[in-house]
Amino acid sequence: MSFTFQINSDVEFNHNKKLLDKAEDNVTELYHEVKTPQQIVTVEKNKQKLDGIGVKKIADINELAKMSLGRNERVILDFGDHYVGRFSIKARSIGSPMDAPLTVKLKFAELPAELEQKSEDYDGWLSKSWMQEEILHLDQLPAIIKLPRRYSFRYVELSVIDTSPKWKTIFSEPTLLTESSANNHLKEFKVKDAELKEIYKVGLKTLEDCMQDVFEDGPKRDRRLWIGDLRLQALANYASFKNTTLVKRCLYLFAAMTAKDGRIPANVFAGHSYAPDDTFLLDYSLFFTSILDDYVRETEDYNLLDELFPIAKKQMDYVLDRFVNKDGSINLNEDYPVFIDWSNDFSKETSGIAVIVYSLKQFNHLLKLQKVERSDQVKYINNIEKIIDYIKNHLFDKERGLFLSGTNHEINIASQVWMVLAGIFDKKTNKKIMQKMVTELFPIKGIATPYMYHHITEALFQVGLEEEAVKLLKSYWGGMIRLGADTYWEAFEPENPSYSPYGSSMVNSYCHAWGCTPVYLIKKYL
Ligand code: RAM
Repeated sequence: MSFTFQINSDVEFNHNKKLLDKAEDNVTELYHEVKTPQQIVTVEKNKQKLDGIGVKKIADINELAKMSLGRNERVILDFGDHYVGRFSIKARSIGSPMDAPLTVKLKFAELPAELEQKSEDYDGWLSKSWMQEEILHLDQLPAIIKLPRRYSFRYVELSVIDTSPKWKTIFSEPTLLTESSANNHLKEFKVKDAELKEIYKVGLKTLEDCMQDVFEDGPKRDRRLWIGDLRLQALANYASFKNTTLVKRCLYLFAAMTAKDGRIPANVFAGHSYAPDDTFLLDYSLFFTSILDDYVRETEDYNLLDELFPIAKKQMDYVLDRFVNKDGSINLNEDYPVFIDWSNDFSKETSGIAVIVYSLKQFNHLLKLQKVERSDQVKYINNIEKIIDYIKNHLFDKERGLFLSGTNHEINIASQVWMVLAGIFDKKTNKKIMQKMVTELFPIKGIATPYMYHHITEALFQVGLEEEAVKLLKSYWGGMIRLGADTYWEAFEPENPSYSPYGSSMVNSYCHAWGCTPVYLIKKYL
């Protein structure tokens, strides 16, 4: 079961005006700060960093205004940390009068590795337009170059394509106006361990830079609201910035734009107009319920629950009525795939079934809060009982003490983790399962995202295997830091660090929301 591009242009969607207006009412303020670059750098080979590329300082930033640049000369500005915002810089000419335009290319990079990539070589399956670069022609200097797009970066490369033999250009006053809806995170941090402190800090920065007008998945790409990312961002946000209004806005957006048959799309666009994407992932759709339940637990906002419960119910009914058989078995299918992780190297059936139980449990919690008649709860309680019975009797290998997945009875990490998170067995048995997983299936291989690594780490913490969980925090998220991360990445497969789900890492996002969860994990479990 895998997730590829979906084109479902025949699906009809609701555009519930009342709920969209509520989303508008909950727009949160964007905060800005002015930042200037710290130094001028050049790229250099560095085996320790991603793709073997690092940077080294070549000049103080105040040298910039003294550098005259002509054809094929370039300069790289280093802002010292990752930021999201709008960039501007002054350019003037020096020498004879300007007898030709200035042509300059600006390239924005989250990591040094991107500075060495050439967009003309891109052959991935996602749009090339995500690459953060612009070519400008300036007919008259002096001028202020002010780019209309918002960028996500630490480095800016200015490459002069040409001036003329008679004159050169000088750049000065590079400025970045940051943008984020994150403000005032909780300052207290109890954990003493310096490595964990750093891992937390980078997580917080990741979250901050992804908090925009909605919780974006990545400010470089896709710059939109995905449910899978939102669920984890919301949890990390409760542990830090506590911007519950932003979560509420995002819940309204999904609720307002469901398919007519009740399915909640995997992501929505929220630029100058609101639109649902015609992509559906079963686990993501169900996580709407999960996010709503987490939100209500955090805020006790029962009004929002009253408003959005029918949306969650319609989605849950869609899944229960179509996929669950009388004996509690569940037939997943490719038309409504589960995501779980970008890797397609393992069977996702059992983990997908576990997500159904996981969200059904949260749904039942909301049902109780709704004080729904007992007779209306029966359907959901019965479903949970029969699904769990089926799982225990058919998907759990009692001798091996591990869950099986798919027709080949594959034993993989994702199944164990999601079944533990779904609470199929009691804590003691869950702990045994996790211990077996660590002994038999570690070191982890073939898992490509911080998203799945998050769930592994959380499952370990939940059963009390703190030492193993911390080890993973340090090796996985710490591993990204050692490779040069200022913010966590969308995809990271430690045994293959340059992995991309898109056929080219040029469009990978290196500040990606679902990487931010050390903020939540460290706050909750340590
Ligand atoms: C990526 C997105 C997002 C994720 C989906 C499934 O394309 O960036 O983070 O939720 O995959």
